[in-house]
Amino acid sequence: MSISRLLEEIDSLAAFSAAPAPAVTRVVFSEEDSKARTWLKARFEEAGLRVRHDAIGNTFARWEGSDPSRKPVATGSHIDAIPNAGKYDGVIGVLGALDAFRSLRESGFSPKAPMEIVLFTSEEPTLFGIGCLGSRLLSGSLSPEAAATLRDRNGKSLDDWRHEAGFAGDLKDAALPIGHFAAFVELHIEQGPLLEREKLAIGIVEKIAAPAAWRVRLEGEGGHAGAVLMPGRRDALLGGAETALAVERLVNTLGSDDGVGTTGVFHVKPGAINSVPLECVLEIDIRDTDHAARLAVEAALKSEIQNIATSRKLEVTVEVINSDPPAICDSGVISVIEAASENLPHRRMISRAYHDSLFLSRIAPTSMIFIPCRNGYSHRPDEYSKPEDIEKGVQVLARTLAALAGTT
Ligand code: HGY
Ligand code: MN
Ligand code: MN
Repeated sequence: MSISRLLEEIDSLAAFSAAPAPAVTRVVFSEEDSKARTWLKARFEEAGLRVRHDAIGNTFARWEGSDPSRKPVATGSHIDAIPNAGKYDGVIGVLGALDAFRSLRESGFSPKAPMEIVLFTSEEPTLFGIGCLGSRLLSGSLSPEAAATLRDRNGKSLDDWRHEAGFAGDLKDAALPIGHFAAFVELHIEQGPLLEREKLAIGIVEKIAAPAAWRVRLEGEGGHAGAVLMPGRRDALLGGAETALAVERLVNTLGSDDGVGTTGVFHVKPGAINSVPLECVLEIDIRDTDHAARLAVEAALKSEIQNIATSRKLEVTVEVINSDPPAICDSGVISVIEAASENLPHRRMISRAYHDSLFLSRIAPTSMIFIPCRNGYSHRPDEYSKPEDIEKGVQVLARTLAALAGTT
């Protein structure tokens, strides 16, 4: 494999961004995303892969095997990036897979089972508020009917966005049956500090934390900041502030040690210094590897929000965008990755971030290969993985895929 070619490709892909380097902003179906997809398709075809996409833009780059009766071994990840992100999240799993395919082919390997790189659409929740949109549809975890109701912040529909991006067809055709893939393995940066801290080269994921995403809207009365006296106020922002603090408190008291809660979006209307907030909208991200613990947090939060709204005389709507179980990775695939990592310091671990693997695990034996990232930073422009760590991750992926696909 040629790590310099891969590093150049990571930089080329990073240039398709709505933000200046070193930040990367590449929201799904944006102009940057479309240009990046076109560039990537050309790289796949250059490598001799047959490329197709489904109705939501999940893209499949296929290396035919000598035994077409065998189910494809799949790998891949995403290339959409949240605003002001880094250039490795997701990209390592797509370009690293391409490099693994190329190095296998250059070594004379010929697979028995077909092998596919999958680029999943909209792993990030940026546009529609829900993460892993493409892999949810592909795995049957989100119905086409529910997907068709998705709207962005301005009310534009998923269908309008995907049609404009060139992805037509019926969303119901995106679903693949259980057993369609022989296995799925995703290479990804850890997005945490553990591997670097323990000086390990490879993490092998045995469990992926379960995410829940809520949108809470609180509405009060608003009014002139000077004229509306304190006793009569119905201040929506203060209800939102109490809600955000309740998220922190409930996760700390009811969540497991892996439980996390974040109010990452907090919009206030009208948003003027001399106007009592009329409305606030919060988007809340709650995760835990312990599903029961996260459900307990959600149940407690629901009643707390109701109490806050009642005591402050606010109108409230709670929308549960998604509330998913954790993924248990496949012991067989984990063993194959461990064998492929035998010459490198490695360990089994959990993934605190969610990934498309969270949903692929519902239809295929799945696990993930993590590589270290500096200080565990991710979703920020200084996200960074060392070339030698990327190279080791790609080598382990190549060995894993070859073992799973079998040699002709
Ligand atoms: O939020 C996540 O865990 C992923 O990076 N989208
Ligand atoms: Mn991400
Ligand atoms: Mn990711």
